[in-house]
Amino acid sequence: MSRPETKASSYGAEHEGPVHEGGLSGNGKRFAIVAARFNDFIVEKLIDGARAALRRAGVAQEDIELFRCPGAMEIPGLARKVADTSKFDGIVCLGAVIRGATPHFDLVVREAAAGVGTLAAEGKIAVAFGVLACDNIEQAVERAGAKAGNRGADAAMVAVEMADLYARMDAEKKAEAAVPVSVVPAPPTDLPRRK
Ligand code: INI
Repeated sequence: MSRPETKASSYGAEHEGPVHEGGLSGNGKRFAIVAARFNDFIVEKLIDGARAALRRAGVAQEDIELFRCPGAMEIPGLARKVADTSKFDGIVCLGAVIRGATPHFDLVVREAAAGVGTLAAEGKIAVAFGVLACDNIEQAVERAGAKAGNRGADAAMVAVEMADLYARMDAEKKAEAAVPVSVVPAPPTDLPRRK
């Protein structure tokens, strides 16, 4: 089986062993976007960003499905349900929690992050966390396509990379399992018997 190539680090040094890293092609893969409706004027922009990034990565339009839930608090449950369908290679979780308008800001952010993090840590499916946690609306606007990029697009690319890495690792494991175990030849039975 081919070994992953040795690769130079960003500092120019050669890594000595095999390097395992996902690529940025989503060709042939299926992705779900799980998005809250709360602060929808922001979340819609995150969805647009995520969708555009997935399409740029080669994901077919019909292979991107959108699942909506009321708020960020509901994202972990819905993402788990989506993962359990086994239909997707990756899930992009999107939402916007804004402190100014949210007395229980910390609670909502913590629960959303912990729930999505637990699902991601199972390592069964690529899961990216694109839930904004902002102090005010200006900050949210900046991260949803204005000054500070689009966190929906960033999260989509994370999902593509991790889905690719998981697929490569799964394929490697399958190929290793398929290699026949070498058979030790049986000793010859026609040797002269010792007297
Ligand atoms: N949900 C969000 O996604 N963003 C918020 O800013 C927010 N605020 O402001 O409270 C929010 N709350 C709703 C929460 O996610 C749940 O939907 C609700 O608690 C019902 O479970």
